[in-house]
Amino acid sequence: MKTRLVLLLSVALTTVFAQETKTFTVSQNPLFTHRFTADPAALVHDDVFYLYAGEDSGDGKWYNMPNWVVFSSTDMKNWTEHPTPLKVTDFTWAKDNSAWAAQVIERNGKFYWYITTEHASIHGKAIGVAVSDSPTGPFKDAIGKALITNDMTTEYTKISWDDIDPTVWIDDDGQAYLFWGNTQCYYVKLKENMIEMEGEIKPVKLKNFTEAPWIHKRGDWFYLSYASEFPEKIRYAMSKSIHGPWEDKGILNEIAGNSNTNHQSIVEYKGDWYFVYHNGGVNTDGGSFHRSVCIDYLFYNRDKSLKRIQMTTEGVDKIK
Ligand code: FUB
Repeated sequence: MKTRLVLLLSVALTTVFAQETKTFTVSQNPLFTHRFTADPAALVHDDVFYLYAGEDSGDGKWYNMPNWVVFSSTDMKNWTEHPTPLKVTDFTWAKDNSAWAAQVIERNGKFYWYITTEHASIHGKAIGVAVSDSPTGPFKDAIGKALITNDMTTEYTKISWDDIDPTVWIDDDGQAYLFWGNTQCYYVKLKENMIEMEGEIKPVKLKNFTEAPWIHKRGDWFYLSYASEFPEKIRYAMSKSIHGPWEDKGILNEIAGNSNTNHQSIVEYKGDWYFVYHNGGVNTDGGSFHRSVCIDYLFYNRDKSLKRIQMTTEGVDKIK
């Protein structure tokens, strides 16, 4: 009872936006227990591991999330929490508390943060983009309007929440791509300025796709991992081309503890591969709408396919 009160109080206090940089050591999964964090997106830049997430600080009944957060580490044990870098209210065209899944990427010294939120005047979810000169922000709306809105994709599905969960990839030839979706996965080329689409939105064919696409590449193989079915497992597909076809490779991660969603991100850092995801594992108020980020290792088979993730309580080791 005492622990529950302390946690409730600490979460209530920390839903006030973080104003200062704080550093702390974590030695378990979930990583952070002082605030709920969901939909992790990792970025490695200049030898630093940046972890972006949505703050899952609603009433525990829906995905009501007012802002995004950013943490950084150079050894995967000592983490710095930076002041709140981006809020839904930073997008004048956005409607409410939907700081949903997002990803940051660097290009030409600028950091672009592709985000999901609810559009105020075009029915449904939408994707926006914010920009900053620093990976920790502050970020500001890069175009003053949404990049993708629900009315652009009605050809494929009539639901209003299919334009969510952007993931961005810049290929070796410099061409950038944005993938996203719920129920139907989509992709489109981005212009070099990263804030305009180039060409048409195309569907991506994937087995049992729910949401949360994430692209990574190792050698000459592209990997497209994504949340599948509901409650969500993470599946993945492989291709030699970013344009597909994508060959289904099965389940990568099982249902995450105490959470309907699972939302992964995959990056290589200092020689190891990391699988970053969320569960509802913070005692005692964790759950599907009070989620928390976890990190475990990702390993490859000799044939380049992925080994199934082993979710752990201990998390990953400190990098020496
Ligand atoms: O956090 C809100 C939504 O839940 C995300 O956009 C989805 O990926 C799922 O995790």
